[in-house]
Amino acid sequence: MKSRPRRKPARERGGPARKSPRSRGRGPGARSIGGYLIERMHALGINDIFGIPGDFVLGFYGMLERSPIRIVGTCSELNAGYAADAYARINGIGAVCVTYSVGGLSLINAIAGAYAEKSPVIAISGAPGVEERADNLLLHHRVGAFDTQREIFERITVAATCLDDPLTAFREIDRCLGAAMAHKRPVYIELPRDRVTTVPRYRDAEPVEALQSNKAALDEALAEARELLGRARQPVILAGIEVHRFGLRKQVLAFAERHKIPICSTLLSKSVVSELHPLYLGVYEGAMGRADMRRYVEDSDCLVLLGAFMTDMDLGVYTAKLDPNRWIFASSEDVRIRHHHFHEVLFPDFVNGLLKAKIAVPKRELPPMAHEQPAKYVPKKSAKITNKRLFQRVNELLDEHTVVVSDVGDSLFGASDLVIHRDSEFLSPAFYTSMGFAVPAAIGVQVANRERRPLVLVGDGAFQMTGMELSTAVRLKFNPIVIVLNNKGYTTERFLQEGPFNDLQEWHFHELPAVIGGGVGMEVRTEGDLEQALATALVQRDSISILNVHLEPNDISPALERLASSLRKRI
Ligand SMILES: Cc1ncc(C[n+]2csc(CCOP(=O)(O)OP(=O)(O)O)c2C)c(N)n1
Ligand SMILES: [Mg+2]
Repeated sequence: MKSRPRRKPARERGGPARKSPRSRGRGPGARSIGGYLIERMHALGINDIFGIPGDFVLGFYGMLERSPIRIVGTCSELNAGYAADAYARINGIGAVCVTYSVGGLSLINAIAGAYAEKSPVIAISGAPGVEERADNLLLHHRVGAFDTQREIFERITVAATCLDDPLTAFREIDRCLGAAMAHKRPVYIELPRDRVTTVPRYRDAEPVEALQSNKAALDEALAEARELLGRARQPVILAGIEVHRFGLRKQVLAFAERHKIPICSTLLSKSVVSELHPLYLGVYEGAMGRADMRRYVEDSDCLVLLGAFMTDMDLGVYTAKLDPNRWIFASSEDVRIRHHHFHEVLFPDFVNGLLKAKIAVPKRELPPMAHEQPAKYVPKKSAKITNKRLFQRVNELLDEHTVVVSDVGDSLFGASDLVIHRDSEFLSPAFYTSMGFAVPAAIGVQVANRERRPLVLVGDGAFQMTGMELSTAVRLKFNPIVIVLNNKGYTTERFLQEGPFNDLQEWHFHELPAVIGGGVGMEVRTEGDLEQALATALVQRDSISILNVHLEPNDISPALERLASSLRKRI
C-alpha cells in the first residue's frame, strides 16, 4: 500500500496564529459548536453559503443570519451544491447548508461532482437532535438509520463527521475543514439540531497538522526530472486542473517561461493559463483536439504532466496517445517519472522544486500553433445560424470580465475551441459531466465575484434540468448571458445511439423572463438575430439575458465532428 506523506509536528506548522485552545473557558467569550463552525469557515474565506432551510437546520440558519456569512437561497439543494462548487472554484473554498435527508440526499450529485473534480465544498446538514435520537422515533425525513445520510456522504467526501459529541466537536470541525483544504475535495459535517448552541465544557481543538514531503524522495524525484528535461528536444507541459486548485498557476507559468516550454491544458483545466499566452498551444484532448497540436504533444520526448487527471474526457475518449516512457507526471495523488514512482512527495513541493531547480533545457523553436489566432468573424445577416458559427461569434465576445460556464453536451465540445483571455475563466464539469451544472454554477460565480459576468453555454436538455435557478439570478440582480443551444433534444446522445428517448418537449426558452419576473429573452434563428440579441444582452447590465438559439438536431460542433471522424477511422 502506498504510504501517505508525513505530518509536520504541530509546533513546526505555519499559518495564522491562534489563541491557545485552553485559554478560553465557558465565560462570555466561549463558543458554541455552531458558532465555532461559522468562525472557522469565515476564517478560511467563506463569506457566502448556499442552501434551503428546513426545521432540522433552522437553529443554525438563525445563527448564520447573525454572522458575517451571507445565506444565498436557491431553488433546489442540487442547485445549491452546484453553486457552492462553482463558488469554491472561483474563491478557493465554498459551502452549502441544507436540512436532513430531503435536502442532504438531493445534494449528493453535486457533492459527488465536486469530489470527482476536486473542488473543496463544505457540505453541512442539519439533523435530528441527539436527545431525540435516543427514543428511536420515526422522525420525519428519516431514511433507515439516523446515520444513513452520513454514511452515504462518507463515500463522496474526504472527511465526514457528526458533531454529536461536544467533547470532540471543535476538533472534528478543524479536522474536516483541514481535510477540505489539504485535498481540495468536499467534506460533510452533520449538525444535530440540539448541538448548535451547545458550548463544550472543554475546548478540545488540537491544531490539524499539515502534510510534509519526504525530503530524500523529493530530491530524488527532482533530480530525475532535471535529468530528463536537460536532454529534452521537444518538452511540453500539460497543465491539469490541480495546478489551479493548489494555487500553482504562477509557478507553472514561471517555470514554462524560464525554459520556454510550450504549455497545453486539458478540457477540465481549460484556461488554467491565459489562452492568449505566447507559450500556450491549446487544449490537448486526443482526437478531439486540433491535429497539429495533438501530434506535437504526442511526439514530445519529455511531457511534463502537472496535476492532470488521466480521464477519458481529458484524453479525448481515450484517443490520446501519451507515452509513460517519456513523461514526468506529478499530481496530489502520485509522482511518477517514466516508470519510477515517488511516494511521500507533495505536489506543490514538486512544482516549487521544479521552478527553483537549475536546468539547462536545450534551446529550440516554438511550434507554429503557439502563435495562431482565430479568424475574424463577419456575420452574414440572413444566414441560418449554425453551431460552428455560433461558437466563432461567442469567441469574439469574450473579454477579461467574462467567465464562460459550460454545461455538458455539445456546449462543452464546442466551448473547448474558445480562446479564454485570462486565467480560470472557464468552468465546466468536464470530467464528472453532470448535466445541469452551468446555470446554478453561474450564480456561484457571481456570488463569489460580482465583477465577473458569466456567459453560460447550455444545451436544451441540460437547461430543462436546472434552468429555473435563473430565478435566483433575477432576485440577486445578476446578469449572466445564457445561450441555450436548442438542438431539439439530446444531440450528444443521438450521435451515440439514435432513439425516441433523445427527444424533448421544446420549451420557449426566450419566454422564461415572463415566468421568473425579470430579464430579457430573445429568439435566434439567423446570424443577424444573433448580432442583435448579443448587442441587447451586452447593454443589459442588471439582469439576465437568455438567447434561445435554434440549431438543427444533427448540427454538431467541429470538436465533436473531429472526435467522430477519428472514431470512425478506428472502426
Ligand atoms: C445528469 C445527467 N444525466 C444524463 C447524462 C447523459 N447525457 C450526456 S449528454 C446528454 C444529452 C445532453 O443534451 P443537451 O443538454 O440538450 O445537449 P446536446 O447534447 O443536445 O448538445 C445526456 C442525456 C448526463 N451526462 N448527466
Ligand atoms: Mg440538446
